[in-house]
Amino acid sequence: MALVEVKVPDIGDFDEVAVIELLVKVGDTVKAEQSLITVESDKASMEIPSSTAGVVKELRVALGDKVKEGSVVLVVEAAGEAAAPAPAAAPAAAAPAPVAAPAAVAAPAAAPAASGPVQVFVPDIGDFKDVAVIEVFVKPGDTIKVEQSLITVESDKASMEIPSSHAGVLKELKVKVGDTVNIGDLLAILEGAAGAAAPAPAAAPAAQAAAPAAVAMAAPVAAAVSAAPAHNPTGTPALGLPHASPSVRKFARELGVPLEEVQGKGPKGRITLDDVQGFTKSVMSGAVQTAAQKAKAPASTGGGGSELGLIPWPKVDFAKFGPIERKEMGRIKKISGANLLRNAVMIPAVTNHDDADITDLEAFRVSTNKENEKSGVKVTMLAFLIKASVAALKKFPEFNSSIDGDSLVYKQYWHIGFAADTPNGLMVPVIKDADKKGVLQISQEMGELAKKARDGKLSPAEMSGATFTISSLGGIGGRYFTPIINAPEVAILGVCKSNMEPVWDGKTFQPRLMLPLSLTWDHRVIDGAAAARFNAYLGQILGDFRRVLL
Ligand code: CAO
Repeated sequence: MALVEVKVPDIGDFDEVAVIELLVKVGDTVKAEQSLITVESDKASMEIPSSTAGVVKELRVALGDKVKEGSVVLVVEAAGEAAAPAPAAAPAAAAPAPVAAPAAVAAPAAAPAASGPVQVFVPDIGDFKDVAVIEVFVKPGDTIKVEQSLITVESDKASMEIPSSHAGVLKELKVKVGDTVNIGDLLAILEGAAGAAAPAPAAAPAAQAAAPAAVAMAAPVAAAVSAAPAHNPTGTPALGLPHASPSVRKFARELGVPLEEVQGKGPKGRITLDDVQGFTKSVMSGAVQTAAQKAKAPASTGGGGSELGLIPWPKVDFAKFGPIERKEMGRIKKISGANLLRNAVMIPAVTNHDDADITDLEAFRVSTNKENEKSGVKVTMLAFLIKASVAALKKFPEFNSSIDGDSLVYKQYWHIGFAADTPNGLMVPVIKDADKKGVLQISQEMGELAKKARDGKLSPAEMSGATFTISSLGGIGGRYFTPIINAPEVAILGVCKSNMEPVWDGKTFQPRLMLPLSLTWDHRVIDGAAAARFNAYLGQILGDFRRVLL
């Protein structure tokens, strides 16, 4: 059995292309024409086939290596005599420079150089027949430059961009995604065209040079490369084409996997076969949702709610009933909306309402602020609430915990988030280590964080790590409400506007300033009795703040 070196065949103009995928390993049995590696330039990717059948004895290339025509890819122990006469083994001889004519691209029908309608044809794409159009980059009305990529075509071995032979305004595009094309097919009609990319030599069909099977692949790639040196001069980033080899793309298409949503873990973020399989598994297990699935889910008000077995969201033509204005929701609203929805749907939440007597505390706050007038720091009710909450969280530690699988994580730190209303939507800055700070310092930090929130300048760090959240509408009004827990926290305190109320002291009604408290809690972690005790304790502290010291 002979050992045969399998070399990179004639790959046209490509010089030093990177190996981005190894499709076989030592010990594998390969067939003649089986793809061995994938190489890639910035214009095209292609798979290099084996010139012979046999068992792989040695791999001579590694990921990231640069190869060119004649580079040895691997050594195969040939299966039989018949397989050996590898057309690609003699790359130089095989293909009389299919790419030599650099303008292989230009339209087979000579294009007029003067302005006026000009037809753009599919250039010489070598041995490839009936290649599928997988992407269209342009639309009627676009101004096209010479050699700007118009479409991408793909066979099962290579993908390539087809450039325009002329400049002008695209009047008509004759192909669409899914069509199959061949050399000479009419691709587009341009108007006001300004001369061909390259003069006539193009007409000389470089394809004739196309060679035996192993080399065939080279020709189209060569065509693409020589044809489109400027690639996509409009600068459209990678034209939205996910970074994957043609075979991976084909595999993804067969499975219906949206490649643009797959995170590539290959070199330079390239999407590999494993990535597509991993993505498919994650979707099937429910760990990941595709964008299409998300669009159907009730994450936005327009969603369908199909996963929950809900009837679809009502679709109403509001304009039928009166004038309307449609405005896209802001980014923060969309993000917080999705979070709120998840938290509302996934947490079995219950809200307890209670009142705290803050008559003395408010008097103390007002007098403190009078004394501190010159310091510029205003002590706020919310700062007292933060401090009082920390005391209650310490007494009832499950309120400061989080669910993690089958465990409860009890946090030994007390970071308190507070909801801040901003022009862009609701934000929750966090007072870190509130247990170690005094009410004055908390007031000051809150003021700074609330300002940053309103100015849209909060950093992610300033919004993370909360163990409990307070949402205060006290400055605005209202009586009670049911705040939504900020997962993975397990409780949230809602506070409304205090009111002077008659409170029975056993003998008479006394005017007392009562603060409405609404505590929402996760019933998986907390039960109703604990919640009632938490609220009662909070009320006691707010009623007599000296208890914080106990
Ligand atoms: N009862 C009565 N009055 C109250 C009060 C209460 N519980 N809490 C605050 N006030 C009064 C204050 O005394 C102050 O009045 P003066 O201007 O007369 O002194 C005024 O309301 C403003 O209060 P403040 O300066 O102390 O601010 P705050 O601490 O109440 O609020 C902040 C700060 C950032 C929380 C607030 O600006 C905010 O954004 N609140 C909205 C939060 C929200 O949207 N929550 C809902 C989330 S769920 O959708």
